Amino acid sequence: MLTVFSESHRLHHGTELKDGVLKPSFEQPSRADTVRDRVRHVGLGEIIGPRRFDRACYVAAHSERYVSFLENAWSEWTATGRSHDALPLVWPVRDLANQQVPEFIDGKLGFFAMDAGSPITATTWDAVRTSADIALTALALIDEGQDSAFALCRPPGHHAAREYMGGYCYLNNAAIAAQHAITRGARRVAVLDVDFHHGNGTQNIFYDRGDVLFVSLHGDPAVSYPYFSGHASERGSGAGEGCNLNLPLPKNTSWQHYRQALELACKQLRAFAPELLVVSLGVDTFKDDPISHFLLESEDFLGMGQIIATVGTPTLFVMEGGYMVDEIGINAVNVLHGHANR
Ligand code: Q9C
Ligand code: ZN
Repeated sequence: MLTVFSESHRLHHGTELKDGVLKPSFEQPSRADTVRDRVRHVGLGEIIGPRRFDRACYVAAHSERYVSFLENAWSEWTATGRSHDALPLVWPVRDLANQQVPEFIDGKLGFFAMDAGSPITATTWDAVRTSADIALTALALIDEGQDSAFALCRPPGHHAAREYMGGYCYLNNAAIAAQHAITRGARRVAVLDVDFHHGNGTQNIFYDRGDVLFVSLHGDPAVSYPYFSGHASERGSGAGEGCNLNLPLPKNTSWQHYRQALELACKQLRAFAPELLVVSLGVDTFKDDPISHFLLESEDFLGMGQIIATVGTPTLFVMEGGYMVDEIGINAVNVLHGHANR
């Protein structure tokens, strides 16, 4: 399996407010480097750099004004004399949800964000657009005849919705690739999200679409981030009714129960008969992940790859979360190995 990777991910490293203290984000550069090292160590296949894609590819999954916000946020922030990470501190909740975009950057940050988990620095945009280009390049490899490919994206993408960032995500790499496949003529594309956290951004982008099936296994939103989406009752709307499947799982879910939910997910994916499967591959379901609470062991990720292979379509793996850096490479590459050795 080919891997697409770029050193440009290092251009992004930000801060995070954790338990009331500002610290380096859990979403740190060593994550992607550790996965790249593991891909090399086991000889998964060649590692290649991304091609450049047009901005229109991002705007096909996001709004024009949101992409412009991401491109310009840093210069607008520094123009007002600030030099540390740009972070939102006010949000348009319920009764304050006026749809008018504020002019001042502090207002824009809240308007285009779901939380304070996606800091913007001077070089964040370069890393963000390259991450999306990595997913689009891996998709191109599948178009060109590969039966699977690994987009080693960083920063991750699945919390980024059509018009907001959050949860370490800016552009939704998996959704941009899925949409590009549709734009290029695919009739049905499925996205399977195995990150510990609900892929609220991907759900948001495709919620009313009948041509994209979104299936997500994640921590129950009653007790897990992002708290406000991921319930089983969210099934899609309009033409997309029935094309959104959430499988929330309780705290301390182990492989024995996780695999049953994954088998059910794959059964639904096969019934949809997609031309392409995009996997949002987060490995924060690992037992030692510092911000999650499932109990998967490293060898379980091999089984995960084998079960995903039963969908039987060309498969694009897109890296999402996973914060136990010591094991992130082993766990992510185990999924790819399990898939390849089906
Ligand atoms: N105690 C991804 O895995 N912080 N994002 C949650 C919970 C945000 C995770 C804090 C977690 C975002 C791509
Ligand atoms: Zn996650």
